[in-house]
Amino acid sequence: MKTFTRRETIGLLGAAAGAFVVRPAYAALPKLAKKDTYKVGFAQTESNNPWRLAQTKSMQDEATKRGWQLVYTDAAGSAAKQVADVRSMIAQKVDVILLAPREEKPLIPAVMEAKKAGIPMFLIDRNVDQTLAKGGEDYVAFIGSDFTKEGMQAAEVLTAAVGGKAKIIELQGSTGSSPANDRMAGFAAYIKDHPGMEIIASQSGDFARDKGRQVFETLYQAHPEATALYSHNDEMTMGAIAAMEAAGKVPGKDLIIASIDGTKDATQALIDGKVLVVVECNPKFGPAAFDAVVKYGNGETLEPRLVNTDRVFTKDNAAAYMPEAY
Ligand code: GYE
Repeated sequence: MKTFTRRETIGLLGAAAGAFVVRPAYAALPKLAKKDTYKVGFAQTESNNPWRLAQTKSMQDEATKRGWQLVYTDAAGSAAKQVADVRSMIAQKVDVILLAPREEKPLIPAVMEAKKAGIPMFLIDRNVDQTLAKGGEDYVAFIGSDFTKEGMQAAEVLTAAVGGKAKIIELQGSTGSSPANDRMAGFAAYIKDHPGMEIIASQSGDFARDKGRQVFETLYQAHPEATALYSHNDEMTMGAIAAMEAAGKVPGKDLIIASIDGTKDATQALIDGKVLVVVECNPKFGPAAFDAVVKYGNGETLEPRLVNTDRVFTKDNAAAYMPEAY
């Protein structure tokens, strides 16, 4: 029989206790009564790209499937409107709120007001500033991707393909949003150890196709020596590809492209050799979000971060993925 050292024994007891002890802040979160169907508020950020539309559809499909009522709002790209949208959901006394916070800081009041009103909230796909509000304390949990890892994976594939040498233009997502912050940080952390990988210009294209096109055009005119593009989402990538082609350049040859999401257009661009890599960010949140609500209503203790697993798409697996693309 194995005998345990004192340190091991303390560790084992701690782990066993940890499995059963519910943290006090978690216990103080608004409760959700166990019901057969719920009235769920879903506060979307905007509807200007295929990722958003796929996410909304996934939520609506899941609500229909379960016979739940979905109260849907679209903030149309305005964090201020999104705060107002959450307030109206609180006034309508929804059972639970699913919020995709457009930016990290401006949505903090919405999180705190839901908590104060006794309505449990889940953050889906984007996060808020973790120094101002926390999962398992101010909201129940965050459900979404590991954006830092996405940025690192994009950097890893790009670095290998260009032999560790590139002059990179970066198109950032919406300023102040968690995916933009973390995708920037993850990419930077990876290339830090590869001195030949140099970001020569970096600016926000607001996660939008036409903005991405305009910003890329301006940056590329100022930096014609660029050899690569790192774009925080596929819509901006498609905009940048249009700008490259308008300038007589060949995407995939003159500029090597790394992108994130997994839209149909970007998947086709992988197949066509225009894009090197698309790191997946899955928008189909309905099943995971609604399952989490059910578990919370059943009194289960949820982890503060429920992280989706994302795949990496290249020319090799793009065609196989295409039927799932949106
Ligand atoms: O990559 C982008 C969308 O928040 C993870 O937002 C999401 C990002 C996604 O507009 O296309």
